[in-house]
Amino acid sequence: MRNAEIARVFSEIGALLEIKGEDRFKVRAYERVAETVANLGQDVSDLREAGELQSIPGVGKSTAAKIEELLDTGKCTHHQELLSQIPPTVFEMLRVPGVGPKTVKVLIDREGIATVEELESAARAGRLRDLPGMGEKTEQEILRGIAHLREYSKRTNLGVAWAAAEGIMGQLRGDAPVDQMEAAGSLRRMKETIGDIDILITSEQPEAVMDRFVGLDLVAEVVARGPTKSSILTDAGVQADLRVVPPESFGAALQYFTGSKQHNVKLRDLAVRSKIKLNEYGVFRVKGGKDVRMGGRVEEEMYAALGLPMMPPELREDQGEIEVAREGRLPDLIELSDIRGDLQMHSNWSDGKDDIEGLARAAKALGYRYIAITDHSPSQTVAGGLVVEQLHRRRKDIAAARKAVPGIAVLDATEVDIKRDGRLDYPDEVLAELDFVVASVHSGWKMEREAMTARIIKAMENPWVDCIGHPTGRLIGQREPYELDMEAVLAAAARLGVAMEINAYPDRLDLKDAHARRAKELGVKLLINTDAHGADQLALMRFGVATARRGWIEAGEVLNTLPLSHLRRRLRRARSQQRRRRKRSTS
Ligand code: DGT
Ligand code: CA
Ligand code: CA
Ligand code: ZN
Repeated sequence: MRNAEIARVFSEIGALLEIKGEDRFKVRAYERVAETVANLGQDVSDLREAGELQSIPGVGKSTAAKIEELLDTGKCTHHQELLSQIPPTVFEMLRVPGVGPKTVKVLIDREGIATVEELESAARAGRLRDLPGMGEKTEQEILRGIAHLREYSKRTNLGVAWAAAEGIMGQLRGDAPVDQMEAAGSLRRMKETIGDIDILITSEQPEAVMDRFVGLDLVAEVVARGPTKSSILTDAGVQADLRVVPPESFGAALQYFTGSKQHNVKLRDLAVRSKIKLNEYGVFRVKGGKDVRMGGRVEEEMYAALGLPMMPPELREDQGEIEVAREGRLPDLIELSDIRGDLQMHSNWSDGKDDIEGLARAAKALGYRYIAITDHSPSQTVAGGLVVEQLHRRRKDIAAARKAVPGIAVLDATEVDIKRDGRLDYPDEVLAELDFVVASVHSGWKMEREAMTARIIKAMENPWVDCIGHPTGRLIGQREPYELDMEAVLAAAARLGVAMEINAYPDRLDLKDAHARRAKELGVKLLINTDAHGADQLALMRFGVATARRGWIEAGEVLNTLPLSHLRRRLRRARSQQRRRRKRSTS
């Protein structure tokens, strides 16, 4: 059992106790343990091995016993008992973004609301606005939250679906008689959430492949088993379809099943006008009432038949890509290999798992030339934010890592909190000493749109801020973005020369594709960073690059494709421009 799962159980215990109306301090104690465990730099199971569970802040004898029970059995009796006392529909209400245990308790006690459906109709009817701590705004928030929950509960985050697909395809490649194999659908287009995984193969022994597929370890349920198509549900809760197609149709099927549907519809309209037929079996010229095959073995042939270049899957959303391709003006999209460094990661000085040297080594192994160590600032107490004195002491570790891992630059950096008033969590003179500063919002999400916009722009006006981290704060499927006038923020970024981050962490992908594309139009420079909390997470870069590609981004628009010397020059120039601007406006 991993820390995140243990933390979830404790946070559920806290929520259940609160709904039951238990003592506030007891509730808070469980919540605190959940937070601490979620942000712990070490695996709880390692601490247990070492007999040090009670060294975790807030963990006493009885909590330690619960953790041991969880590690041994995967369950906790106390948790299960509480669950059995609360109807599951009530628990379901907690999953609505913006609805916490306190609200649920009020809903039950005052209105007898015990299901998401009842909650929805009560909000629609305006019956919540007079309840304690609520208002018309809360009703709107709840309705938005319910819509969000419905949308996302059917879909899986890209990172999870990607791992499941890798698992399936890796095993099939290893020990099933597959020839060609490719994931199609929204996964190939790298959409931020995935409805189901679509895998295509060619094989001379399709039956044997199907047997292997439905018998994989990660299969939780076989949805359908057929000679050329089977579907399974994985233990991560995502459905995967496997289709066997003939080799002469592999390219055609790949094109068809990659979608998107809208892209395919537009492509077929184009084909019809040239008397060409396009389907999942191939591309054909219609001649004297007969279909003459033009291709279908490889995907390029499908596009070439229409006089089009091969189109990157990430662009296939009918967002103008076909029109642009016809004019020969497709963007030259950024690739993973263009990335030369990663400018957001957390070491074990704050809430990361690995030390600075470990991060440097892993980054070097990826071929990077530079990294920035961006531990949190003091306000982030649960994430181990560094006070100024710790930030200074961290330098000896940075120096040691530079020495131990030659060939890669380790930038002395921070992810500084943007406070509610737009001021930063370190004084200017501390920021000025650093090589790189990313500023982010980590608290006070529930501000009005104008105030939040002003807050972020104020932070950008600080000459030492080089980049805004995860600019909308969303957690896909868990937390809505905060209210923000993105257009105003992007305009400010262009004016002030501050980079906007595409956070590659698959739960964030923030900026998202559409925002990245708008940033490009406004001339804003981007950074694609992983926000890794461990060396293994540096590999998440691919999801950030994919998001950039979906936003039509080219390498030249992303600062961490630059060689180190150019990057440094660029950061320096932006800082001094801003200092001059500030001087002008104060004089
Ligand atoms: P998802 O699974 O909801 O994340 O999205 P997709 O895009 O993977 O959609 P899915 O799995 O329903 O189908 C895979 C692809 O197959 C889709 O992107 C395009 C193609 N496709 C499916 N149904 C149709 C259809 O009715 N017409 C056309 N033109 N293409 C279709
Ligand atoms: Ca799909
Ligand atoms: Ca499908
Ligand atoms: Zn952050």
